[in-house]
Amino acid sequence: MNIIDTGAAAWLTYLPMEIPQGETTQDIARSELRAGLSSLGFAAKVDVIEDDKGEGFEITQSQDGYVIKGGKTGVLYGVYHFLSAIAREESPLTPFTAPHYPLRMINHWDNMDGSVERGYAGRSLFFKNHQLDYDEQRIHRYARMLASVSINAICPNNVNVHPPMDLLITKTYLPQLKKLADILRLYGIRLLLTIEYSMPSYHGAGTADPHEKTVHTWWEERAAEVYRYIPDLVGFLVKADSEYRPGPFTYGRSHTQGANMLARALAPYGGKLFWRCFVYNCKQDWRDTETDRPKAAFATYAPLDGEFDDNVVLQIKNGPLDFQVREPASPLLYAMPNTNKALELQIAQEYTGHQIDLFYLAQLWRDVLTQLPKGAAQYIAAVGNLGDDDNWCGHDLAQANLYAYGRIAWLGESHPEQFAAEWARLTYPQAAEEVADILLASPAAYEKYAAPLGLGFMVNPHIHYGPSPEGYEFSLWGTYHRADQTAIGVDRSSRGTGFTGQYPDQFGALFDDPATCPEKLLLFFHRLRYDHVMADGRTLLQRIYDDHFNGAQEAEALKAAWEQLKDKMPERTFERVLARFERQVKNAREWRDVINTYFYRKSGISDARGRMIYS
Ligand code: GCV
Repeated sequence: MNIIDTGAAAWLTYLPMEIPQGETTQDIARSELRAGLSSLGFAAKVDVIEDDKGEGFEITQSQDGYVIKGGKTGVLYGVYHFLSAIAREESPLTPFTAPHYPLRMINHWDNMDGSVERGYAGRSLFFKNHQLDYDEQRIHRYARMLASVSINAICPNNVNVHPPMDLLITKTYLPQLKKLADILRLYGIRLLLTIEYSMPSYHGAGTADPHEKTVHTWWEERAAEVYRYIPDLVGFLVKADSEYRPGPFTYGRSHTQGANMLARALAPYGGKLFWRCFVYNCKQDWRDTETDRPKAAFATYAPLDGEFDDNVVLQIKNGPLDFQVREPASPLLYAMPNTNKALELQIAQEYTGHQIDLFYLAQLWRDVLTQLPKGAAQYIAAVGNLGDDDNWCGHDLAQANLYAYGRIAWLGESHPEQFAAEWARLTYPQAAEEVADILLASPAAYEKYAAPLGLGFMVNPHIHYGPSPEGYEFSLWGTYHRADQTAIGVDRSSRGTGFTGQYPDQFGALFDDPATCPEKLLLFFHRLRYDHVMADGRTLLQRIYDDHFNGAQEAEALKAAWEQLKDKMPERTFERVLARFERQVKNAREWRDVINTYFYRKSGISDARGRMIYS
């Protein structure tokens, strides 16, 4: 196989495709070091010393070379750090470093028929024909790739649990899952599993009501069996009372009752319960202007602070809506000081271009993390962007998002320029600066042509790719922009739905006033007339028109920048990525013309610069 040309090596160009050998994480670390040094042609002596520092490591100089010193998994991370630095021609020396988040997770939304919900990179890496059925070599390479950026837990199965996925926690599948866990463990990666909340009701207990002792016993027995096979399982991940999934509300019980019951079944084994907070009314009547979906999670959970057991972790999406291109940080992430929280990000590009359009996510994540206090979440998870495509992510450049996520999970901060430079130096050393520039320019282009000023959901319903200004306007999902002939947006200020009141005072006050609200979020928080004058003197509508014309041009510029790299890229890589940029340019034009025409037809106001809008 021509490694570089398929994208299969990802950023691990300093390692051969052959998988490492060994029975323990330390064996793998030594095997990777040997293989990496030889493939880099690096002659200095490198010693590996194990200590009791867990995942932390340091790299120092010795008389005749280097010493990588770290705990059980720390030495593996140290080896990858060392090889990556040498490959980038930087100093590998580092003072002691340890991860910011103790659990750094990928959530796959894979189904057992092999499909991937919101997957844009082929089929599942784990499941086929309702079986756990994977290519072992590929799982080693997947695990090595994740470990190289310190990811230490994965959930292979979808939060929407479709049969027979519920049976993963039974003897039917546990022996196969154990084998998967055994491979991943070599790389310091632990498993987490999603469960079907109502399973006791049809699998022996007759009900799933968390009030019933029989249901407690049922879960205790399940947990005992699962931990017999996988003693280091992180725990369960649950989507309950969300988008038609059953949950405690189904039985008239509270989320503390439901979550604590499951957490207590896991507690004897040190397990944790990750409880997703994506709870809102998905059957809203669009005529109802009182209900405001972004308020839902805070309203449901904030009053429950302090009532969850210690091993319950509330998993909260970064924004209050749903992974839109531009959202404020979820107000729930500022609240609940007495509750454990995990921040949930989405690497899969559901609303950000389906890994057809390029969208480097590190800036979006930086904007989230810099809004939040450092300790806002104790754990981090992200919906994965991986599938069985040769290049893992569909778009070769989308690998940069997985890389950046791992770096963020280690550091607790996002440094988009640094991560783009590192990734590009490793992956395309012959054109690193140009590729990093392309990545860094990509989110602004997409945001301009797809999502004006914090408005979301103007996408084609269900698939979430391409423009449809009223695709969600008269639906049940609670995601309305309410455009008419003079104005657009939902007033979420204290004069409207009161959503801004869910934030700590200093943020709430800032968001509440259109004059101080960050411009990029203006239409997330406010309803404004098209002739509202923006800070730079343009009207709101002119700004929308301009952004769409500019965004489409910027998409063309991304493609042109890539075309400049023809002689610097392996041929198939170049062609594969070029084909994506061609689709992106087409999509961007479609967005530009559909959205601009929509507003022109609504408002009757022409573009001040007389550019083409279809009447
Ligand atoms: C897994 C959005 C997505 C769904 C996803 C859901 C969730 O609504 O469109 O595909 O379901 O979020 O996060 O649970």
